[in-house]
Amino acid sequence: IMGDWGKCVDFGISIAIQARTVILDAFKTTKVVALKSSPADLVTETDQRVENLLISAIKEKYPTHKFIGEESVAAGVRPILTDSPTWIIDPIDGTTNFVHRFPFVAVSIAFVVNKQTEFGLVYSCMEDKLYRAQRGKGAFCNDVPLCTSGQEDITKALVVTEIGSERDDLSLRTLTSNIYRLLKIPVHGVRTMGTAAVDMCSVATAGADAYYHVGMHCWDIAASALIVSEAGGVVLDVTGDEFDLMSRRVIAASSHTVARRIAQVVEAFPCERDDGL
Ligand code: LIP
Repeated sequence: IMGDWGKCVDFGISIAIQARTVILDAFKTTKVVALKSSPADLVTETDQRVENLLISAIKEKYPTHKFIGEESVAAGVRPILTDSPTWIIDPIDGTTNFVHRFPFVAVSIAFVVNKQTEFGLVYSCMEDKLYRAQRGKGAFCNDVPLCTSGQEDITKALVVTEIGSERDDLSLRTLTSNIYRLLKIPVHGVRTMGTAAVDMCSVATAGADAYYHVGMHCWDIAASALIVSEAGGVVLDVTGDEFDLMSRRVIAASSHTVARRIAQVVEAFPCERDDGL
């Protein structure tokens, strides 16, 4: 029996709206920036403030629910996904954009039960686009139903990816040679918006035909993976195997054909799983 998490969805939307207000207020100010895993992995006080706001609001409403939040993990909390209802939160996806005022930043909230995502919300703040999907109930952007392009031909595909914050040689070589091989197929183009969550939603809207990424974390894509599949897309591991939320590798595409073609050319550099397993 499918749990009815409709009330949680409504609550999630209400706190995503509050989070956006905080992000909009801070967007134009000068930020104090700290570093995390690399000189290009940034965090600001607003990331932490928004995550605290979201988690404390959810805790008050649903005291038994669990959390995996980007900044809590950065502060040392271990991200283990159990069967308990769990909120997976990225308070600001696109922190580098936020710091530079490049206008793509999103709040990403996913709700997972028995390791299955029940709903996902991505609020692209500057565009004022609220993407949402509930398992089995379709995907929407500001209440308009979403459908992927259905594109089957990789040579006609617009592909989105992320450059990420890795700056070591192996990661950079793999990352650039992946882009090289895709362009050589040739695809129509490669784009990057600076937020994995919004990138993936662009596949759901048919604005792009595919997205792939190695190195992002579960909080970047948990919500948007459901949004893509509910919009009729395909979500896989970059190996071509089944998607694994904690593996830090993803392909989201308009069709199996395009997803598998991308899996053939994209190589993964090693990165530790989010759950450390
Ligand atoms: C970032 C992503 C960005 C990606 C980075 C990082 P943050 O998340 O959304 O698209 O390239 O690997 O994960 O730190 O801004 O939430």
